[in-house]
Amino acid sequence: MSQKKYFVTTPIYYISGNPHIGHLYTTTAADIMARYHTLRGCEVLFTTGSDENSQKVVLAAEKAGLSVGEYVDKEAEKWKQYFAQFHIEYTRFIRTTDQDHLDVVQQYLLQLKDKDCIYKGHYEGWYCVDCESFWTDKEVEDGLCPDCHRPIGKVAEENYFFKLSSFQDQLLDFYRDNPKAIEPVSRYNEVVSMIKGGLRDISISRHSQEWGIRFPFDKEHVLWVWFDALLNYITVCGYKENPEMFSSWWPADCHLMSKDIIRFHCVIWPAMLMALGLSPAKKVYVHGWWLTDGEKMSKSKGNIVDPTMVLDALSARTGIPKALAADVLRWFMFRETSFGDDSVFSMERLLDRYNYDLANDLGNLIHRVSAMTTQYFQGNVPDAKIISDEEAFFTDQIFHYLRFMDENRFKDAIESVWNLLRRGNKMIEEYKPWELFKKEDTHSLSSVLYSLLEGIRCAGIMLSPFMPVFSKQIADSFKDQKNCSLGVGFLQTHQTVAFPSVLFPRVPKKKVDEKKESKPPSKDESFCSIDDFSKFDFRVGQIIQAEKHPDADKLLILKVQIGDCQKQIVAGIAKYYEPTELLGKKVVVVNNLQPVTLRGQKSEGMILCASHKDQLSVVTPEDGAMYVGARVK
Ligand code: ME8
Repeated sequence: MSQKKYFVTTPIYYISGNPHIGHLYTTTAADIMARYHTLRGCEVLFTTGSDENSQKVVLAAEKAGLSVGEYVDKEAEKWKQYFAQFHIEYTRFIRTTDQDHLDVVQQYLLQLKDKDCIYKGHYEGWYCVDCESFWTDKEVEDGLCPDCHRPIGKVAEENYFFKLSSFQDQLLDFYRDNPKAIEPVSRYNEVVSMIKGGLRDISISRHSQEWGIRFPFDKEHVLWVWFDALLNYITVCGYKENPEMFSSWWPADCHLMSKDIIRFHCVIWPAMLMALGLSPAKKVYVHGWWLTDGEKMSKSKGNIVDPTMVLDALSARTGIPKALAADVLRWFMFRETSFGDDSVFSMERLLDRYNYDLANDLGNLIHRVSAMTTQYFQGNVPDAKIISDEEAFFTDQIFHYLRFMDENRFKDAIESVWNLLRRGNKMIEEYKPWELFKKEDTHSLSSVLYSLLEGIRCAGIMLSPFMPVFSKQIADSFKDQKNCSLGVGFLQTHQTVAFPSVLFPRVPKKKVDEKKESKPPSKDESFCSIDDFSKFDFRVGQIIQAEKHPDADKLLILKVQIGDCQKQIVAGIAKYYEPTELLGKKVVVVNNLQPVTLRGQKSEGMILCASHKDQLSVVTPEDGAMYVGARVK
C-alpha cells in the first residue's frame, strides 16, 4: 500500500516589514499539522514562503537604499532565520522570484489564454498598494481602503481581466458538494453568500508597473501580485516541472490563513484552478487574529508583538534556554485560545500558564517520577505491566487527542494531554508509592511506576507537534526506547531512564507591595499583638529537593523554592514522610527565622506542621496552584 500523503500550506508572506506573532501563529499551526501527520505515518509536504512581486517591495527597497533584487534576497533570509528560531521545519520555503515559479506562472497564463478565460479591457477604479487590492467606488468611502483604512489612489489603465463571473455556478456547486471545504462553518457561510451576491470579472494585470512577472504574450503588462502569489501552491508540488509529482500531491489537504484573505483563497483561487480543470484544495482552514487593543495586529499598523522579544523575556524570566522557550511559546499560542478564535497576547498570561501547566503539572510529575524511579529502581523502568484502569484512562485520552488533532482542535488536544498528566500527579497521591516501598510491595510499586513512566512517555509523544525540543528530551531520556509509537503499553522494561533534572523552573511573579495596617499594640500580656505577629514572614514554598540527613534519623534536608530564592530547611519529620513523598509539595514556611546549623547542616527557616499525638502533617495551602512565594497572613 502506498504511503498516505498530507500537504499543508501557509500564505506566502509579504516580505517587506518584520514578521510578527500572527505570521508565526499560522506557520506554527502548519508545522504542528506537518509533525502530527508525520507521526501518523504520512509523507508530508509543508510549504511556506515569501510574496515578493508586490509594489510595496519596490518602495521598501528604495527606502533601504538597495536594488529590489538585493532587498528581497536579504529579507527572505531574515524570514527563514526567524522561522528557524521557532523550530519550523517546512519542506520548502518558496519565493515568488524563484525560477520554477516564474515558469509556472507563465505557463499558467498561456493556458488561461488558450482556454479563453482572460481578455483585455479598461480598468478604472481604486487600488490599495498596501493590501495589493482593487476596490470599486461602492466599496471605498472617503478615499480610504475598506480593509486597512489608509488613503488609496485611483488608477485608470488598460488591463487584462480574468472571467471570474463565469465561475459563479461552478463555485457554488463545489461548495454545495463540499461543505467542509472551508472551516470554521461561519467562514464557509460567509464565502457562499459572497459568491451568491454576484461575481465580477477582475483585473489581473498592471500596466504602469515595472517589478513583477511579465505576461509571456504581452511584455507591457506585469501580473497582479495576488494572481502570481496564489499560483505558488501549485509550483511547490511540481505543476510544470514534474506532472507525476503534481498529480500525487494536488489537491492540497489544507490551506491555512486568517480571515483577511479568504476572498482570494476561497473565491478567486478555486476559480483560477477550475479554469484549467483542476480541483480546488480540499480545505481552507481560517484561524482567528491576534489582536492589540481590539485591532488586528499588523506590521503596517505598527502594533505588533515580536515573538523574538517574547523569547528573550521568557528565557530571562524562567532561566530556560531559548530553544525550550520557543517550545513554550509554540505551545502557549495553541493552549490559550481555540484555533478559530481571536486572541490577545499577554506576557502575564503566558507566565501564568507556564507556572500552572508546565512548572506545576508537567515539571512536577516528571520530577517526582524521576526521583522515585531512581530511589526505588536504581533509575530503571521496572519489570511490570500498566495498571489496567490507568491503561483505559490513558488510551481514552490518546483517542480524544487523535480525534481533536484530526479536526485541528489544538486546544482540546492539549487538554487531553493535561488530563493524562494530571491523572499522573493524582496517581502518586492515591497509590502512595512510598508506602508500597515501606510495605515492600514490589509488585504494586513496579506497576505504579511503570504506569507513571508510560504516561510520561505518551505525553511526550503527544506534545511533539507542539513542543518538539521538549518532546525529544523526553524521548531521549529512555535509553533503549526504539519505537515512539503513540499507544499505551509500548514502554520497554529494564532500560534506564534519566529525565533532565530541571525542566521548567517556576517563575517568581513580581512581588506585590503589601500594606501593613497599623493597629495599637495589645495591652494583654497573654495575647500576641498584631505587631508581634507581623514580625513573622510566612510564605508559601515548594519543596524541590528532599533527602535524609546523613547523620540524623529524624531529620530531612529540604530545598524549598520561595519566590525568587531557594532555601535549605532541616526538618524533624523523617519519621512521618519519605523524601519522595514531599517532592513538589507546597508548604508554609517561616521565612525570616535566624539561620541555625543542625547536625552540620544549615537550616534557613521552618516548615509549619500540624501535629497531634503520633500524627504529623505539613500545612499546605488549599489552592494547589497558589503562587510560590505568596505571603501567608
Ligand atoms: O496577505 N493574526 O501576506 P501577509 C493572525 N502575501 N494571523 C495573522 C495576523 C494576525 N494579526 N497577521 C497576519 C498576504 N497573519 C499575502 C498572502 S498567499 C497566496 C498571499 C497571518 O504578510 C495570517 O495567516 O499580509 C494572514 O492570513 C497572513 O499572515 C497574511 O500575511
